[in-house]
Amino acid sequence: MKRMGFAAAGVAAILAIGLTGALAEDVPVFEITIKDHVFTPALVEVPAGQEIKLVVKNLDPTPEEFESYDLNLEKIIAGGGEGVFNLEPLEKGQYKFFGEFNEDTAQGVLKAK
Ligand SMILES: [Cu+2]
Repeated sequence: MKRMGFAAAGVAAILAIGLTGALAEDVPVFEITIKDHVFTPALVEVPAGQEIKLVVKNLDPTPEEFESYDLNLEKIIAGGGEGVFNLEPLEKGQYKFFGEFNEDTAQGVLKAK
């Protein structure tokens, strides 16, 4: 949660110094859906070394907690809701994530390359 707050503050600061919205729009967006407590795609390939935005849509009627120790992310996403994560540039590698409420099935990997 702290990390997300920091990222949001960073975006606000960028806007405040007068850069156009085009900069924010250039951040690539990657969408992950949760359905039947399974992530699709379960392997998300993203570019390393640049900011990205992750949008996690929960298509289940029940809440899920999207969590990643590797990425230091944690957020409860209501049933039918979505969570948005602004990620700082990642080093190349694999970053596991999971749904804490359904860990048996809700497993995925973000691969930065
Ligand atoms: Cu958690």
